[in-house]
Amino acid sequence: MSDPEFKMDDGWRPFDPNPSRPQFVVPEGAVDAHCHVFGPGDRFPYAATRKYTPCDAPKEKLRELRRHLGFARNVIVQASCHGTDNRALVNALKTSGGLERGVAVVARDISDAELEAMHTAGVRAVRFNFVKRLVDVVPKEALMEVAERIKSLGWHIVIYFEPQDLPELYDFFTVLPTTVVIDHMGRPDVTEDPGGDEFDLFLKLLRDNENFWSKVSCPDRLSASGPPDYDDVVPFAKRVVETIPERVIWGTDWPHPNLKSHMPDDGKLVDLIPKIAVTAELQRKLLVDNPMRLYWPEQGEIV
Ligand code: 0GY
Repeated sequence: MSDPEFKMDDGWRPFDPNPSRPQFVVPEGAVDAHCHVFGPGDRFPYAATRKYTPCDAPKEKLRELRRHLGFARNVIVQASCHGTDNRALVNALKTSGGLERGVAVVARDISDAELEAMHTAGVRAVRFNFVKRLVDVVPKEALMEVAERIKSLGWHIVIYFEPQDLPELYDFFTVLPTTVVIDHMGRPDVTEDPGGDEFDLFLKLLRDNENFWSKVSCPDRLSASGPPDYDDVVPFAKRVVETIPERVIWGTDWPHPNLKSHMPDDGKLVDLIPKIAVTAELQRKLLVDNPMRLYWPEQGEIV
């Protein structure tokens, strides 16, 4: 029996139980590099500090989706509803046969032994979330302390922010001491010009700092024109792919937390990939070479 405390918020949509099979065939070894596992809440309780209660989205369902879409591996990102309790994430990684890697959220007082145990399980990064509707502010000194500690494990940092906050955060970001991966292209306002000032600042961050990567993900979250084509997001994503082809990765964002307007068909999200990465070479970098280099470097060059 589920704990009623962990009942999905009213007005929330669960993930699509029957996504279409994509027409675009992803290259062999493709990585879905941004997705989540949620709960189940009765086994892995959601955090008391959470700003939303999602639908349960357990690892078994994620793996079904991976097979259905034709992907080989997943990178699971700790979402705010689980706070700094990474047990659901770590449980997934440990039972994945090496096919899942993780991005954790940790507090500054985490012990070295806990970090090492997470590394053994498959965690390779921490996430710093600056989206105010999702998390309470964490002081920058605390984040920098975590950054220095995870650096020695060879981990990187994933950052999530909204574009209006980039000018204020820019200088802090550029002194982070590791590779930095930006979630969802810094969430551009896609009703603006992709050649405009706001997106230019984001592209400058990527161009001027070779340690910065971007996920070209979440058309469903960013689009004003809506499904299934999400046409307004395509020029933004294409521009990022063509600006830094060696430093982009892609993910479904399953099970799409906090989407109020609609629930995307994950198969259709995959069908957008050839519109944003328009050659087989770009697709291979985006889906295989780049995420493998970042999350499974020990596998070496994939031929
Ligand atoms: C995402 C996006 C969101 C949620 C979270 O940590 C989270 O709760 O990341 C969002 O609401 O924009 O990346 O899944």
